[in-house]
Amino acid sequence: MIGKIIKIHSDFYYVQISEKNTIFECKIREKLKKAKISIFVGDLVRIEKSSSKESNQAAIVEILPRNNYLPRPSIANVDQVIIVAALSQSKFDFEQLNRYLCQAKLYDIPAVICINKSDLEETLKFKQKIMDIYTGIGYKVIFTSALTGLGIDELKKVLESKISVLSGMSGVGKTSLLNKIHPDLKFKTKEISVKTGKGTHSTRHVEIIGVPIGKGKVLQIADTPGFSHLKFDVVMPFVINELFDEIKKFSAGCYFSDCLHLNEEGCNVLTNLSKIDSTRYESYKTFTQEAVEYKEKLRKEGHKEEKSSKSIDTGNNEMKQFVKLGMQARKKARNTEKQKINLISILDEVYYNQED
Ligand SMILES: Nc1nc2c(ncn2[C@@H]2O[C@H](COP(=O)(O)OP(=O)(O)OP(=O)(O)O)[C@@H](O)[C@H]2O)c(=O)[nH]1
Ligand SMILES: [Mg+2]
Ligand SMILES: [Zn+2]
Repeated sequence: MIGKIIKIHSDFYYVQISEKNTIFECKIREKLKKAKISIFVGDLVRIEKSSSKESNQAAIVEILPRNNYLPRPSIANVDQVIIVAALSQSKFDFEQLNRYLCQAKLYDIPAVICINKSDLEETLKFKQKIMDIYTGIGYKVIFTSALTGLGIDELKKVLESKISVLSGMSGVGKTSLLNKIHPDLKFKTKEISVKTGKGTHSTRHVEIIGVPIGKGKVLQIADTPGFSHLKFDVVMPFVINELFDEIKKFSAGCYFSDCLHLNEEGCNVLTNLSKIDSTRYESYKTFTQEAVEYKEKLRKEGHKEEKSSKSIDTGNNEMKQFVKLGMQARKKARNTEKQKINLISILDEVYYNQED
């Protein structure tokens, strides 16, 4: 049987077989485990039922090729990511939003921006500013409120007949939006603790939910836990240019082909800086800096790795492997588009496995 992983809890994988609408609780076959393939919610898998007829237990024996995936939040085979941010003029986090946008671009997944908590008092001018920046670079922007229902119909339209994932910082209202989309859903949202004044409950796992939206239609959407440590420390600096269309547009005119558009002479991006939104360029600089630091780290550790390549028992084999693969990937990456993609995926795969 072929099914889709809709939830992962420690060692258990919950696989939905769509025709039967049944969910099997699965473990992974030992053989697959040994192959050390990362498995995501959203992955299509082949399962084999255990011998007892009644049981809803099965084993995952094969992972089918995936169309795409996002490492953070980790999910596979989605049509789009809905990046949720909370409207707050005083502390609207442009950088975080840009991180999520770039991440989606890096993995080639279409993104829609959802500015939630739009019931909070904000000036129209500020909303317009957000609208201008992001529609100006080709994104759809929706203003919503899980409290008043503002924009929920528009959001539903965007979600219709697609597999989407809600992504964004903790507390922006992802789960609240989901509960609002379909009133029968009553997922736990972040409650504010009286004692600490901080949020207590929030989403802990990635989970795909089928939401009926009338006329027999069901949309699939994944709720995810918010996190804030999305850093561009797994890509080479030149890749960041690829993630900002409005910067890339000018980069062909730079004097140096490896220009990072920071302070180089003859930089066409700097010449045209007045045409680029300043919050976007600030984010570009920050992400490039992170990538430069990463490159430097690889270089240093790669050097160490060469020196210690003969010693077997370093006590840090995983890191060695990481660096080795990183160096191989770097060698592979020259200048063509395809090679760039290679570089990203190899580095990321290694990085991802490191973390989990
Ligand atoms: N004013 C206002 N508050 C909202 C809105 N949406 C959510 N909230 C509140 O914001 C808090 C966080 O909401 P959640 O839905 O738990 O946020 P989340 O993005 O799912 O958070 P994580 O699961 O931790 O990633 C809750 O106290 C909600 O009541 C909104 O549109 N307006
Ligand atoms: Mg949540
Ligand atoms: Zn430049």
